[in-house]
Amino acid sequence: MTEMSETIDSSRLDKARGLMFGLALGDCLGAPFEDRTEVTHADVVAAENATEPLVHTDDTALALVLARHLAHRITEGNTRAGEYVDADVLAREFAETWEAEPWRGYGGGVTRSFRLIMSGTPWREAIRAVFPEGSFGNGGAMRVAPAALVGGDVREVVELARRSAEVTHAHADALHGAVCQAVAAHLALRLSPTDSARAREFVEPLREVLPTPLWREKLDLVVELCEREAEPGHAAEVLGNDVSASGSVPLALSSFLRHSGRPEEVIRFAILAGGDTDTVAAMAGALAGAHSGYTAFSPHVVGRLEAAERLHRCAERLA
Ligand code: F2R
Ligand code: MG
Ligand code: MG
Repeated sequence: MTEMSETIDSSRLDKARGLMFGLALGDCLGAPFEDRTEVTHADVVAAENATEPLVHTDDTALALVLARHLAHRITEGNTRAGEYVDADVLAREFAETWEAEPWRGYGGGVTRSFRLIMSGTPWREAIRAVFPEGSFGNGGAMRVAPAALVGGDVREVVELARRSAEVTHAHADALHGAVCQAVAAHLALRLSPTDSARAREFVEPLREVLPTPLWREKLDLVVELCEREAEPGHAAEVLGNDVSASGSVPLALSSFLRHSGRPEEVIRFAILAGGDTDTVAAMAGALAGAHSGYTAFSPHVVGRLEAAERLHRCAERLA
């Protein structure tokens, strides 16, 4: 615990830490199962109980970059949410982080964009050179949760989500995915840890910020699956579990709403649903941690995260 953490409201800090650690925990526990055809409950429990350090992937690496960027911009004296993201600088910071550790399991398209950015191509050109219609991958959504710690209201969170995602993801569905995940994290931060999230009420503000038939239909399905207490495999069949934003963000939301108040169950559900397990579990874990707080996670598991020190520092700065 640092001097700074002693001056911050303890429940706010616990939720900020919960958001950052939940994201990293979902990423690390889910990573070994990415694209495996079958994952059992015993596999996930064995991963939780192991003793090796938990190594993260691109999801946590880029979320840490965004968290550090936001903290730095605020410390520099920027006071409006619109100024918290400097797109040119953020694009460069993401690309530098990829270049330093390209082995962390980055998407194929974003890898090509980062290579172009590092060779001097402006980010707007680089991302359109790879996918002219923009990437619809879930990369903007997987890293966006820290934006919820600094956006004061839904409008600000939406703006931050879009500005942080668009430097790599220009497709409308990737931006909708980032908005959905960031606003869900904002709502989870505001929900008392002693109340469980009610699916139907929780998604209402999300419907307001996702005005397309595809996303509204996905939100309806999320509510229906939660109310029917669907199993992870069925939720994945209905909502999708792939690397696209529209095929993964709703499943993460569904994992959270199905088990809100029990963060480790939320992450297990996301992993048992299969497919893009690190990313769905990272997004679900961020929501669960934002709701329940850091202290709701097992000290054994969070203590194994390789980035634990950096996660604590970022949470303290953003809280
Ligand atoms: N990429 C992975 N996992 C597989 C490789 C890891 C493996 N362990 C290894 O390296 O050995 N995981 C990570 O990628 C996802 C986030 O991806 P992001 O940042 O959105 O990247 P990208 O490249 O923009 O999109 C991902 C893929 O989606 C398809 N795609 C996207 N837009 C498309 C378009 N307009 N047209 C056609 N295809 C499009 C492409 O296949 C992209 O490669 C997370 O799962 C993260 O964990
Ligand atoms: Mg990953
Ligand atoms: Mg992934």
